[in-house]
Amino acid sequence: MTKKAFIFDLDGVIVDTAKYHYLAWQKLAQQLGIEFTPEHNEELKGVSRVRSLEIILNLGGIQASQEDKNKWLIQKNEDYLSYLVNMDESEILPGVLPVLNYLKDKNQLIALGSASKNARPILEKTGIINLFDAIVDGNDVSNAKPDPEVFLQAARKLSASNENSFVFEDSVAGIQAANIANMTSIGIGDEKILNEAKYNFKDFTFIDVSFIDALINKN
Ligand code: B16
Ligand code: MG
Repeated sequence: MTKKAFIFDLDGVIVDTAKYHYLAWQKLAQQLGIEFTPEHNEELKGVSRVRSLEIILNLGGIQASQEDKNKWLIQKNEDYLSYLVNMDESEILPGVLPVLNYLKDKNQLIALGSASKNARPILEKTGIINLFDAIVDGNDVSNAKPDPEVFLQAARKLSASNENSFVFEDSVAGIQAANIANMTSIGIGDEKILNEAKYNFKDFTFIDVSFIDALINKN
């Protein structure tokens, strides 16, 4: 049986860093006098840092110089990184490790497909970097989700076809990217928000072995 490719998004899927991104963007938005709600934040999930700033500035109708934008991007990232200083394996979301370990036991292929430029240090801090056969992150791609580039690169690195690739995602942009790539999209989070996903689970504790086995055995 051909090995399948299981591609995991990072923020909001493997670790709960989405909340730290939100806090850091909210702080910047407040500083700029822009109202930024959890609903607005959904649009930022899976989206690159640069694009996220553009979305926030658009919300506030703010035109800014490149110099100011660069300054705010650095500030946001430093603020975000300050939340990660003490990060360890306890930040891995419930149910994720059992699924990763099961896939390893079954000799399947595992990749990371994240928009984050901070992905590698996060995988190192949480002690799971060695479980990944391939890593594609924000440093490797030029087109942000919903462009499928990140997942296409991951599948290519694993020598897997798109049809044999399964993507776990918590963002609307990421689900769209997986669908555009002709991969199977699996939404992790609110199914009303992720309604374009082929399958939905509130979190990994709702994914049972029979679901994973069905993907592994898919023709
Ligand atoms: P960074 P993912 C994405 O990661 C986040 O969802 C998104 O909110 C963030 O802006 C983006 O990474 C860039 O992250 O600032 O660390 O480079 O969900 O694709 O793993
Ligand atoms: Mg995400």
